[in-house]
Amino acid sequence: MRTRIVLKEKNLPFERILMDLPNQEQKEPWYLALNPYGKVPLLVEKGAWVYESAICNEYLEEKYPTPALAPADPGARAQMRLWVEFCNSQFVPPVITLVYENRKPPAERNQEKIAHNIQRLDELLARLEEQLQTRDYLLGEYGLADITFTPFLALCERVGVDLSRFPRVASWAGRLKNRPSYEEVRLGLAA
Ligand SMILES: N[C@@H](CCC(=O)N[C@@H](CS)C(=O)NCC(=O)O)C(=O)O
Repeated sequence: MRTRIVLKEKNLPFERILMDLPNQEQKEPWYLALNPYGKVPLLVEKGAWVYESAICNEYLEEKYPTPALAPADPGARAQMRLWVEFCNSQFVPPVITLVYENRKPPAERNQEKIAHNIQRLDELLARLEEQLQTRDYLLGEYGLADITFTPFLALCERVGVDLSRFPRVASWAGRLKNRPSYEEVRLGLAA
């Protein structure tokens, strides 16, 4: 979703090829030769193939810089990468844990694990709330850092994390969800 959002924001045509994840097509040798992590997305373009959504998104930003989704200033660009890293290393793991727990029948859910991960997310959401006190987007302007969080903010709400306790985060999540690029990607309309 993150890379499709970037493609849509930049109005780039692309062909979407769905992998059969439940049947582990992403672990087949031909695919592992392209992405040794055996995960999606994989972005293939004449002259380049790239995996890991953060790297795909930076590749697209460098190759197709207009409209800009990253600040020009190297210091601000470093901040952007720090937020992307924060999302991937800190924010994503508890969200994914909650998604897996929520998929289990209620009687089999590990309530201690759920409480622990909700508590962890509260700490991370407080940090985002602070950053958004004086900005509408993480770095002021909408860009790759915000896009990295977008699908996971939507998932937070689906797994019972009440974002309204963090009003700046809640309104940021609303702005992100309201972008046409996200709506098209969510509905699967984006190629
Ligand atoms: N850090 C990677 C994570 C990619 C990832 O976890 N992709 C999931 C789908 S959203 C996947 O391919 N899962 C299948 C698997 O792990 O076998 C990225 O941002 O590209």
